[in-house]
Amino acid sequence: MERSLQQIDAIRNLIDRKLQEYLIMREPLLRGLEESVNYSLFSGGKRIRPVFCFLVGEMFCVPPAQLLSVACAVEMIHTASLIMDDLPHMDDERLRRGRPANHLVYGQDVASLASVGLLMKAYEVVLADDCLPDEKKIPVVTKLASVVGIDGMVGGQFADLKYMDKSMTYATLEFIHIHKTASLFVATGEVAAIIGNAAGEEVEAIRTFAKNLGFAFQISDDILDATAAEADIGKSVHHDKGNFVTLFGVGGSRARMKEHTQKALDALEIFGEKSASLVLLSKILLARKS
Ligand code: GRG
Repeated sequence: MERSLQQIDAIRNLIDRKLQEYLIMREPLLRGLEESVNYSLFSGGKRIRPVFCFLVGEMFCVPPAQLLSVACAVEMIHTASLIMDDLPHMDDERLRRGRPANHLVYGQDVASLASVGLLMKAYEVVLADDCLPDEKKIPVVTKLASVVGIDGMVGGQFADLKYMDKSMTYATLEFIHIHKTASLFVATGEVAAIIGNAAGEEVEAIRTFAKNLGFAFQISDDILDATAAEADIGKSVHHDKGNFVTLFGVGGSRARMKEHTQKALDALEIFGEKSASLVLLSKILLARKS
């Protein structure tokens, strides 16, 4: 356990260093854009998705150098989505990780460019990565494109903006969270498994794990929104919106969270001992307080 926690910290440090390297903007005219990107990229994000990418890769004995660009790309996509999500014409958030949202510091124009810039950088770093075998690049980039697009986060965000009110059905809520949140977990696990030449049923097991973990993670987010103070979770709470707690109450949501966590853990059974780090990651994720 101690070793795994240290391993997770080491992955986070590696990712931070590489992200810094990828996002250096040498052109003095871009100083303001660089500040806006860095403001969101280095503001205490938990780096769950890149850590997950590395842990899956490790199960399939992928050399860490082959995972680095992909893990950073996933974090860039995640950060781009947070900046966009917070904009006034989207979720109109004031707070993110306990600090003013990017657009409140740098303006909506710069925040929009920071989001799109990060998104495009994600694909650029993967395609330009000499450590990643060329034959892996098409499946990886295709997956990372579809997870952001209409069949993924954009679709989930659309449904969130248009239908996420207190009269929403469970099917709608499920659609939103599978697309907005769980899909990036699934794509992250899947690309790491693809790089590791995982067999079909192994990729499927990782997908099932990631989907259920992502879902449980979102339920824990809704429980935190309903039970914690804004200052503790570092973001504003929208009381007008529907969520797991408005549909099932805190107790019912906790039961569902447990159910999805169990499904996630069950999916790992085919890996035996090799999946110990993923089991630990699930525990860390679901015990979080912010
Ligand atoms: C531009 C990529 C892109 C997408 C456009 C805006 C949008 C469509 C989608 C929004 C997706 C979104 C913000 C989902 C929320 C997911 C979620 C639970 C975020 C919190 O994740 P944590 O806790 O965040 O891992 P930290 O702060 O640790 O990084």
